[in-house]
Amino acid sequence: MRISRRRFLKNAAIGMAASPLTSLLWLGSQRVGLQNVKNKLKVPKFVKADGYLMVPAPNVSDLGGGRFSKVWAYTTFPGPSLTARSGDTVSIRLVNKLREETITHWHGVMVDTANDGGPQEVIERGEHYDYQFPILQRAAMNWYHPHPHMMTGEQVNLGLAGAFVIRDDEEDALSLPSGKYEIPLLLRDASFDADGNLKYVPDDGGFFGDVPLVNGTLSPTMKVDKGMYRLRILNCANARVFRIGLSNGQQMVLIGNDGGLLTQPVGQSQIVIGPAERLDLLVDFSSLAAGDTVVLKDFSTGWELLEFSGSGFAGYSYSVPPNLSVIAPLDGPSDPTRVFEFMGHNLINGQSFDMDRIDFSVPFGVVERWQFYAVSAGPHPIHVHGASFQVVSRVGGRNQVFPWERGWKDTVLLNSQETVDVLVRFDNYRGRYLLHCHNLEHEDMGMMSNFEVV
Ligand SMILES: [Cu+2]
Repeated sequence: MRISRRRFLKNAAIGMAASPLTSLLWLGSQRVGLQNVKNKLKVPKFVKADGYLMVPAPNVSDLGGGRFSKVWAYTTFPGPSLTARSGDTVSIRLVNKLREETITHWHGVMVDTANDGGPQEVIERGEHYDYQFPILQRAAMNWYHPHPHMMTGEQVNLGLAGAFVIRDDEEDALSLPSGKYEIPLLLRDASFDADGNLKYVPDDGGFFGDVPLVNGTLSPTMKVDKGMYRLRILNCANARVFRIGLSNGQQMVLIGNDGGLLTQPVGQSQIVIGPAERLDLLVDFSSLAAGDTVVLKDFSTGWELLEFSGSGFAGYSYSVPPNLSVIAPLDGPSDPTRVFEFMGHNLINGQSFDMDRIDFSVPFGVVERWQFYAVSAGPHPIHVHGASFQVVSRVGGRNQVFPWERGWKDTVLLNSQETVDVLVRFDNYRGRYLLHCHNLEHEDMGMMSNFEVV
């Protein structure tokens, strides 16, 4: 361990010192009561992943209404939405301009060990890391974030995260809403110091912030035309589970999740999304009159996440097709191949993470049934590197597999007292990968395991 738990907590508690400029702007806007004003939603730009120069560094960001905060950013907060197509080869250079080590992980993107951005691959300030990998998988919204051991929670919380969108011909053929009608929405929570800078206050149970942020915007609002929108949602909060839905009870049409399109669309009025999970939603605003509003809410807290305000203009008219894709169910064993018990805030099967220890080996190309179980300290969003999986059962607790957990997943929410079985086949690469809890404080404290595909 290169950094002690004591130093991890101390660093985090210090947070970031305020600059006179940002403090002035922040306090000024609070004085004029801007905290009650809606701010125009920022939409991270789509940028081609191939050739992207990724430079995580301290920065400032306008969270809305001229309220500048100190953040850590991949250029912008959140980072740009990187795009690539199935079959592309992507080259990205990471240059570390933070004051500490980092590495970038491509969450949900199927890459080999050297490109996976695990904690073994960290680079120091001033160093660079060159990634190059082919895009092997179907269209999906993945994402990127730092993955250094014991500092992931801090780095993500201070602003380092962005979407990684893969496109393919199958998805193109559906003519889904695109351009200004396709909106990535990165949901998280945040806390601030007196000067309005992002403040990371870790806790064994996870970081829980005071307010929501959507695409790095406080109290966001977005003008919508009368038509269909594709909302591509990522929960990039450290630990918070959202239960999202529209304030008027209107159904959202769920068309995809972590690993891309579902087989069929399904209407949902509320959907639970844990840390690191993604949702692909179609929302029809064709009956929203000019000036009328509807709000995307978190029904767990009652938070208003994002206001949609009708423009009155004609938008993209779209009828959702009855079939979206074909997903062959994995054919696997009915008894668990392996059982993983997530214990307390930091243990998997009684062990905490050791960078140099490989905990188990998995045969390449074989379907295994992995069973995740938690007695307490949940929810634990369980994430597997190196392959997508299919959720086959949940016993205890909520006792069902939800529509948004069908298809291909790379992260599944495990509440206390739940047993979740997934089928998984590692058929991309042999090599070392990670299984871990994506509550980032749990992860940083060691709820993570190395395994090897052989
Ligand atoms: Cu956990």
